[in-house]
Amino acid sequence: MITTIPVLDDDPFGDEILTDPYPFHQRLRDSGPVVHLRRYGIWAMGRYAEVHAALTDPATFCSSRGAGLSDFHREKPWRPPSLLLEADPPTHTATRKAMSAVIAPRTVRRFREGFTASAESIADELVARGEFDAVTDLAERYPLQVFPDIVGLPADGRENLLPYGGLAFNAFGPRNALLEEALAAAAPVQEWIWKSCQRDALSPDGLGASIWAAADAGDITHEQAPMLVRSLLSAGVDTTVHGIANTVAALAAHPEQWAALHADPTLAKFAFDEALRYAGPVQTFFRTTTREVEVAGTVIGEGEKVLLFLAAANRDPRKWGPDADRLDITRRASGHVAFGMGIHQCVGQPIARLEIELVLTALARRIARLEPLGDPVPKLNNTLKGWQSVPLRAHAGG
Ligand code: OVV
Repeated sequence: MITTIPVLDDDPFGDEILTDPYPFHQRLRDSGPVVHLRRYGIWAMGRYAEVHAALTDPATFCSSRGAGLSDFHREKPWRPPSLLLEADPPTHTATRKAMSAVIAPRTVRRFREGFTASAESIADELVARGEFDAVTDLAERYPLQVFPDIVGLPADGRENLLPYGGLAFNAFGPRNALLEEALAAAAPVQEWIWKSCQRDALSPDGLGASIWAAADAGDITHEQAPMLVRSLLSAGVDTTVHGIANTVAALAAHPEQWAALHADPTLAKFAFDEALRYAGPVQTFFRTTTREVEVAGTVIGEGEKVLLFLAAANRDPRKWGPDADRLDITRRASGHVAFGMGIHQCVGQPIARLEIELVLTALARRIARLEPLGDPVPKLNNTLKGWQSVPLRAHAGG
């Protein structure tokens, strides 16, 4: 069978698509199961079935050549590759197992009390103020109040965490202005991060110390320990900041959905999954083919970069039905790929879920109506979709 391969000229890392990716996602999905993006000479998939299949076939769609545009076989990575995100089995297997053990559900349950206290005090303050910004007053505050403490990071220098996350996620894209700007300010940020990954910088009771203890136990090496701490710092802050901001922004833009959550705050968990499906922070990840592979009739050669549109898959009507573009917190959103899928699926997920569940519950109990006070201001990043500002007024209600 000879089929013509759809080719698109769009730049998915250009300001226009980063600002509003959803019309492009639809064109991508409707162009075909596999599309060639001429500008970067790469392949792209936006339909749920193919994105899911690629994520769950790491032997063919590997991560060790980078989860970004850069092919680590051809270019030097901007930092030593992650032992989790940018690794394949069998190397990946031991580090992943150790990290999963560090973030075990039993450990994460112990964070509930402290997270709740933080969430409730911020929620009380926002309701008392009335007007607030969902990004700067909430989404950037709460994770920074709870996460660095459970890792055991030093108090000084925590302001480096958000810039580092922004840099790490921009670095999956091309060397455009977004990445160049992030790299220009990176040196002191990277120094602080690496220093904070060392044993002597970490408090004895945090997740960072648990990673070092796993090295003492022989589960990982002592050279691997600071690299795994680095993964916590790379992937643990910006993601949850964007997750909270995107969830609150989506719910505020759909007053009937907020009303349903306020009426039954136990829906918070479902509301979060649906918000992740609808507006996930992590829009895309790359894989690299380890062999020639046929996908839905299209042959992709070995050593090709494939851009997986997680966010497009999460709104694919072929999977979610004709109202895939609608936010509906009563929908069964499980199965979305906002946390990825397969062996690389977000290992920090239990922490992220606990953070958002508690903050969303605290807000839902106190706020009957969230009134948008102006248009949200987009924040552009080569991988993360989010907002710089989401001005809101909280209307209290019992
Ligand atoms: C930016 C990012 C996402 C996910 C994982 C990692 C980094 C890592 O360093 O492991």
